[in-house]
Amino acid sequence: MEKAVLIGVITRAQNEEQSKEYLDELEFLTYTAGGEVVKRFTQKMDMPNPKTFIGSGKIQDVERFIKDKDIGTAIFDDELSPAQERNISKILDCKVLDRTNLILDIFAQRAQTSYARTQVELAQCEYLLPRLKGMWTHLERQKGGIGMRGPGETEIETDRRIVRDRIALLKVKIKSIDKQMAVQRGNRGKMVRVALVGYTNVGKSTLMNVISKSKVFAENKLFATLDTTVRKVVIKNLPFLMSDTVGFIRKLPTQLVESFKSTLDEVREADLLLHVVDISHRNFEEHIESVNKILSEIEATNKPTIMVFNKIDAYTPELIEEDDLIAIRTKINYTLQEWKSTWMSKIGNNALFVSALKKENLEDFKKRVYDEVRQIHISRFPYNHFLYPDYEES
Ligand SMILES: Nc1nc2c(ncn2[C@@H]2O[C@H](COP(=O)(O)OP(=O)(O)OP(=O)(O)O)[C@@H](O)[C@H]2O)c(=O)[nH]1
Ligand SMILES: [Mg+2]
Repeated sequence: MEKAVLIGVITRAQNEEQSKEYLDELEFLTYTAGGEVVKRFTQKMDMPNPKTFIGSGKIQDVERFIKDKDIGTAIFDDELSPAQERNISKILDCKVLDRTNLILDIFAQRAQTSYARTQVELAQCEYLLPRLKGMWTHLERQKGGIGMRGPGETEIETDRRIVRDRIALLKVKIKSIDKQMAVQRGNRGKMVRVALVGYTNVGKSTLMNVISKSKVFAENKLFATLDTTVRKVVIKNLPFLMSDTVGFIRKLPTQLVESFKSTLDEVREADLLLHVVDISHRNFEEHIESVNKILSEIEATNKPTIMVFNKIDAYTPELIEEDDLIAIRTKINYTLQEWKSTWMSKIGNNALFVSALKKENLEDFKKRVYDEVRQIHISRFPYNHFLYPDYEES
């Protein structure tokens, strides 16, 4: 395990508690990427230092610790500018990564198919290109001229050309695979398509497996799934297609969203979204927001959506002692019942509470999905809905 330290800030935009939660997630990302977090550094500041992100005193603390403990990697929770990255690398004299690097790295490790690998590489190149430029802006600003025709300039030009050529090539490759995939999707005819979406690690693949009796890789790490799997599912008398795809995360690098656009076609073209939420996670409301944000980025909003609150078996509210008169009841003390009467009650029967692992309430889930799919089916084939009459299980 590669030893790493995490560095985050507490600002007006993110308070101490949020900062802690983000670092928890960053630690999980680090673990997923194959690293071990030895220590976290946080600093309160009005705004990040433009040169070194955190203050100069703090960065020296980090440097000392890294030297003492022989740490190879420093990971920042926020995206560093090229200049910051350069300055910090110089001071710390170790590998400096940010959240984007980490996510890209995990995606690179996880990419199984050549399609996924191509998409990840494209995202990496896109991430790299402006950074190559950043390294040499001091030369660029002077626009060549005497003394500027040194090897530096040609080197960067060569590097950039290589990266740009690579990007062009990758795009061509992706386009041709896209075509194949569009044909495949076309061949599936007019079957109703249901897509599982949600934050990473919420249990999408587990749910897919129990519903479709298939074997999609699921594990307690982030981004277990990168490619989209499509399965034919039959509930009662009604066949439809269900897809399981890559999970979302807060601050998903835009380059990744961009290059995964085609993987996400399955979501964009779906008739019904099942938005899976890990209700046992403290931050599940924020997760929902992140997912909705990405859905709007890929233009997949305004679709019929059922919210599936998963992992109810693992949900435990923080208890307040009965004789504790001071503690104020907050969301962390809500029982599941109380949650159901919050904003969740407004989405009515579009909120389902299940446990994919313990197979709780799966019958309700199937029934709800069946009703919805049937509705879509009937409106799509108004003349032959007799094919799918009401079905009573004896
Ligand atoms: N306690 C509990 N754990 C669950 C439940 N459903 C899934 N899990 C666990 O949550 C972890 C993540 O499950 P996955 O199905 O891989 O989640 P995913 O949403 O597909 O994740 P990514 O593909 O990484 O985005 C696994 O360790 C599952 O065993 C549940 O209902 N209850
Ligand atoms: Mg998965």
